[in-house]
Amino acid sequence: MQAGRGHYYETITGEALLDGFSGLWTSGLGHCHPRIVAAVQAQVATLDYAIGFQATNDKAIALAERLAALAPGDLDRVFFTNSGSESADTALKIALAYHRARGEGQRTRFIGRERAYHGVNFGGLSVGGIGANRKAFGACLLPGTDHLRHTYERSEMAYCRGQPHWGAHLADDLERLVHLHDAYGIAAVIVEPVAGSTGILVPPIGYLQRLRELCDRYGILLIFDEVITAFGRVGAAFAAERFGVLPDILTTAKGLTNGVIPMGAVLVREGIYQALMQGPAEAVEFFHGYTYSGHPVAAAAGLATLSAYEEEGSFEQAKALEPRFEEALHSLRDEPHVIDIRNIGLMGGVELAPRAGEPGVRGFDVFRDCFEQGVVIRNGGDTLQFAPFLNSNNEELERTFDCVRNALRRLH
Ligand code: PXG
Ligand code: PLP
Repeated sequence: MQAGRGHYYETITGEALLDGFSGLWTSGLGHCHPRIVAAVQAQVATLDYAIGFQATNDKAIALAERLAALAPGDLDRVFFTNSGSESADTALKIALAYHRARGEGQRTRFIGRERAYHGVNFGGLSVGGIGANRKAFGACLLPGTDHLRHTYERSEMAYCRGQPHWGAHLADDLERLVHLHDAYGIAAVIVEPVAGSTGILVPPIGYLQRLRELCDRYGILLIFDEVITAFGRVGAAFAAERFGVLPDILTTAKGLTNGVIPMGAVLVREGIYQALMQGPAEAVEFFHGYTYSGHPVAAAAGLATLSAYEEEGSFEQAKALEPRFEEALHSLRDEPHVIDIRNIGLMGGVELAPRAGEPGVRGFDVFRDCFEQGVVIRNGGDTLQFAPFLNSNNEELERTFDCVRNALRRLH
């Protein structure tokens, strides 16, 4: 690509492409949003960088306040990072430090979930559950991690629209791990409220509530990785809000700045912050920080993005678009090779039967065919993934799914 505007890219050979994936889940407001562009241009000429150790800047403070006001419950304290991967590792380190500060330093174990993606750094990789991602690094992953089973069971939930009715009991897997490892050794459980990268695995009704109850019962922190699900993707500011479950720590990135400048944020509940911040003024209470934490230009992009979401009613737009997106997505049900369709909010997955002996090839072929037709979708193996803009229109949805339909019909 060499340019982007609104819902379209321009390729390096000058053709227009409809973006059917909002960047990489990043750009719900569309590309080169004028308000964000202007904010970044002004900021870079005003304060390009400011030391973030023992000091901060006006934009980082304002953005932290805006995020705290937007977040549910007492998720009121914010730690800035530069990506979702850094947010995941930061969240895990906060969990360890929190337990140690409270005299429970033996809580060092992390529980992730199969088919989870928490980025590429060692912490996130260790709690992640994608075999192929971990394979090369398996010998050096964090010790003391374990995984809940994933929540997908095709025989019970194929073609389900929204949350499956079956599967709340899968959260009881945590209790099994508690008995195996001893609850007093577990620091935190981390899950994506909706697993994104591995093909839109929607939480069964009651599943997240059950995880919350079990974490409370055993003194385990619950971390929601909302790198994809935050900022309108599920028709609310956060998936925590949509599902009515309050985590102890919530990680974000991507939509925080509409993808314009790399930035992530980790939100923590007030009690965690207070437990850690007990030192004298000159002491460092939490030994963690990035050179670019709270970068003023990124924070300015974040502020402009949150203002745009609010003024344009983006989360409501997304919620209103969800039924039409669901309809368009499920219209592929009877097309060749389709074996399941899953969706919630503006996240959609269409799973194809793999071609014998060639897993992933069919998915990639559809991606390429759509690209040639002028529409960008994404394939994760043989699962096609869709992430329209929060303000996409009917014609764009129709065009996207028409391209997919064409591709499926000529595919072998
Ligand atoms: N957590 C989650 C839940 C993510 O989806 C990350 C952490 C890592 O964020 P960074 O900014 O370090 O990449 C992600 C990233 C896909 C796809 O195809 C998804 C992501 C990245 C690349 C591809 O769905 N999500
Ligand atoms: N490596 C070296 C030698 C450094 O001095 C630093 C930060 O000062 C880092 C890595 C970490 O870089 P960042 O803070 O941008 O993540």
